[in-house]
Amino acid sequence: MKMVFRWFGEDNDHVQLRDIKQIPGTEGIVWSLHHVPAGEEWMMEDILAVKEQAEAHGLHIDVVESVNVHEDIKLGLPTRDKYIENYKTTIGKLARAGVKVICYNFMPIFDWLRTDLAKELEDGSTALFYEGSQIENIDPFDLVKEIAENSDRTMPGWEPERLAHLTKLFEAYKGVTEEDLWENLTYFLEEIIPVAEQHDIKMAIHPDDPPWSVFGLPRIITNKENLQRFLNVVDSPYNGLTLCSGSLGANPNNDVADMVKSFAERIHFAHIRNVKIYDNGDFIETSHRTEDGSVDIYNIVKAYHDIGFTGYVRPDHGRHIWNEQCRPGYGLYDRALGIMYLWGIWDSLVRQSNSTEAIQLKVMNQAADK
Ligand SMILES: [Mn+2]
Repeated sequence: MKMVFRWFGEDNDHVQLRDIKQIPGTEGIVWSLHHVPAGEEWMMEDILAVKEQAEAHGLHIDVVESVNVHEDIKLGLPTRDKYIENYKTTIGKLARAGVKVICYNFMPIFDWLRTDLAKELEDGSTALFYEGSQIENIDPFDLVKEIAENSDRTMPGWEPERLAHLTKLFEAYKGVTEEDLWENLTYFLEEIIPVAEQHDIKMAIHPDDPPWSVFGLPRIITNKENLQRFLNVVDSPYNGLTLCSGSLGANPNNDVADMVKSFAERIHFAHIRNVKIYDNGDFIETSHRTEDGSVDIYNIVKAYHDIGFTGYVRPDHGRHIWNEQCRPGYGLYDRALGIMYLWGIWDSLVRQSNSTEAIQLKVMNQAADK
């Protein structure tokens, strides 16, 4: 696995590139042009500026997260075509800059949803928390206001230009069913994937977070069956997945290790993190350690090891620990700890399989000698 780390850009992240370089085994950043609104074409000079900054610290820019999909594309409006054209142009430019994977998502309005950005865990650290009853009873406008007031920076997926039109967006999504969303996603994929193929850049959709409908909005990238349906829409290696163990793992019926084995060569990017699910379905993001949450991280890493995964991996989110002042979920410390946990599992699996192979080889040689 190739370890990478999300970075929000110079003057937009308290984490410095040299900090990332100091995390063992971390070779690249996962980045985006956060100032470019969804649907707009990315400028080559902006792309190359990030490349230069990263490479100056010995880090690569192979993975972009995200190139956001304009709402008109998800809604299937006639205006979608111009945004799809911009998307294609951006794919070409990113390929020319050396990018290998583009992560994106197809969630209406909200990329991800939590009710508390700093819920205290038993050890005094804080983490992102989802309380179902709050979502059911809260006006989405109040939630957006609350989230905006509790964050000093723009959060990915909660860009102001998107949320400013919230009323209009909810209006536009009225009557849009899951099947409509599938149809609009199909239209998008049929346009985009041939361009990705042509430029040898892998598209990797991120599952919905949480993996169920919120505020009555349709959501479709939620479980194994739907991931399989997604891959069948355009059956090309360039139409692949960002398999996120935290998003999918919020539903206890999702077996992420099984998905790793089933979708192996179509997984281009792995997000690995743990969540603790409570009896009522609420969940909180915990440390990566298997024992600390409800998702069997060991088994997931083992599944990646067993399929011979050579794709990109990032620790998805982390808790806020050691008084770090950071973007919600994106502190340096806990994500770095997560990386070391993942490497610990990985290295011991590699060591084990090497010694098993060595023993098998020895037995074979002995048999041949006889
Ligand atoms: Mn994720």
